Amino acid sequence: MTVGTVHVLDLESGNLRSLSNALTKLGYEVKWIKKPSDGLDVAEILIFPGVGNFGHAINELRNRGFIEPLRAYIASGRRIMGICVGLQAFFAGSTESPGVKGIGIIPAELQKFNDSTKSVPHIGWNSASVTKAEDEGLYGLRAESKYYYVHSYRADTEVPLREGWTVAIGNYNGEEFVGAICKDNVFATQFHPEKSGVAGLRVLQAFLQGNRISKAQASQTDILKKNLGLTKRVIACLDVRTNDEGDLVVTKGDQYDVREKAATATAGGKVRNLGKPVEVAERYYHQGADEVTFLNITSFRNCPLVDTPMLEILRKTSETVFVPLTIGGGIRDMIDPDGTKISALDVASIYFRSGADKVSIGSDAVLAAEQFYERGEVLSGETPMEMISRAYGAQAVVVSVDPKRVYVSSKKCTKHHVIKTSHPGPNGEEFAWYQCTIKGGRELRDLDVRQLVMAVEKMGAGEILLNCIDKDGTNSGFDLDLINDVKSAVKIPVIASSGAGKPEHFLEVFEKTTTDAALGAGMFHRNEYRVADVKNYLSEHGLLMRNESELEL
Ligand code: 1PR
Repeated sequence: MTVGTVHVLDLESGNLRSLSNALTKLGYEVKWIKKPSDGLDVAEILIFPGVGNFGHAINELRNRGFIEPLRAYIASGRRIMGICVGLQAFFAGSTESPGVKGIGIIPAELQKFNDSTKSVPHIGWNSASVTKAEDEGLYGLRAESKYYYVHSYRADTEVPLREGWTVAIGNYNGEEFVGAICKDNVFATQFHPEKSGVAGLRVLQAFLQGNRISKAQASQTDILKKNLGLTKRVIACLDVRTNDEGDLVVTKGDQYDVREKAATATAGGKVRNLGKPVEVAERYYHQGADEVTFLNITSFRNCPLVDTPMLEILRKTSETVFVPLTIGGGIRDMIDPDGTKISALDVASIYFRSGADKVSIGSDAVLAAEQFYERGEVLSGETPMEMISRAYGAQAVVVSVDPKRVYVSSKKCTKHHVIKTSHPGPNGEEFAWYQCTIKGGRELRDLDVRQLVMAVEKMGAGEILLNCIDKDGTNSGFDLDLINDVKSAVKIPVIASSGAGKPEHFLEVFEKTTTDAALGAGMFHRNEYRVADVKNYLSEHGLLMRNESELEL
């Protein structure tokens, strides 16, 4: 039974399924508005979600004739909530899209985060804390909660405060920004409540029910800038493929070999079966995973897109898992067996519509980077990274890197970028370069990781998922040399992956590198540790984490 109706603007941008799933979970019927005549006049509660580029969103609003009707809706006093770019659209403009005018109810311009000392986009879990004890009007926010943000442009608090808005702030390495904002019938969050676990559902529910924070509640919430700041993220990764019985399973390799060790040389081991993907993802969500990543590891085999089983996994997972979902494997231009051409952008769009927040590109990124260097470091404008990031924003594009170490006796032995390694080679070599591979490590390419990450950052990738085949499944800890080297080469966030075997490895990678997130697979799948064990251990050692207790209603 539904408890009410909520209208949602559908500008066909990004993952609207998760928002719709969150609203359905809270008991509301969702009615979509693609153009003003779709019911804007009768809407009583309106949500304006958005991801990606400011100019793109505003132009969509303008082209669909929404600007004046939205101003009229706001003036009528009916409740409206903006999310992410939906918040930004209430401002006058953004340096992201010079010359593009926003709805303009807040006379200020958004600015890009300073990336000289930190990764940009700002991706991850941060606060939204009221600024004064007497602040009232915001909905459902708690000082101790963390919310999921993903954006490169920030709104400063000064103008909104001067104009009488109530503001909740976040702080990213010393730069303050508007986390949420409220005045009269207008409420907006820079974070994604539909991706912020129970803390986010609470905010949505309070808005839908009209339960504003009272002065008394605000003064009790110990705002007081406690725990402000971005947390390190702990991500659970599920490698997915069909096993020999034809079932789709979570599997896990040792250095990318996912078959059980065979009893005899000819017996041929079976694909390791570590559970059903949706159930495993739900388990990690309840354990406090900050994100869940699915990798379709047999994507190099051609299969009609509509049959791609990953789509069903995403649809199901996004009904119950309210943290960001990344999907990788097979994001490339495809030709369906019936001859239909499907661009990588179309493939990504289908995944976003099925509940993905980000797509992860592996093999195709390597091939695109090779061509970038062949052209003399000139962008083509047509790679999947460029096209997807133009349409959905850089934050939606992850590049997954699958490198192998190549040992050399000195830096002069190769044209590739060499680093001193703390894992000496079989002949005591102290130097190595990291060679890119495609097709899950099956094919080596003449490109090093540094070349790859620098190229894809230029192409608009928003994040690097940094695996290491030598470390994968070894439970021996992350490859710190590689992670530090990649962090020094790019501004975009990096997810350290491969080798996690115990909570201490996560502490080590966060203390000895500046990685933004760390990912584990085998240690969670084998039930040796829960995600919560890792996060509790990190909290006990003084790292800022999203608090697991928020998962309890
Ligand atoms: O090339 O764009 O179609 O994408 C294919 C994707 O599938 C890539 O992201 C690639 O990393 C992944 N992939 C392909 N083959 C395998 C395999 O294992 N045989 N898995 C594979 C990659 C690596 C990690 C793993 C960590 C952590 N899996 O994601 O989860 O290494 O493991 P650990 O904590 O247990 O050490 P495309």
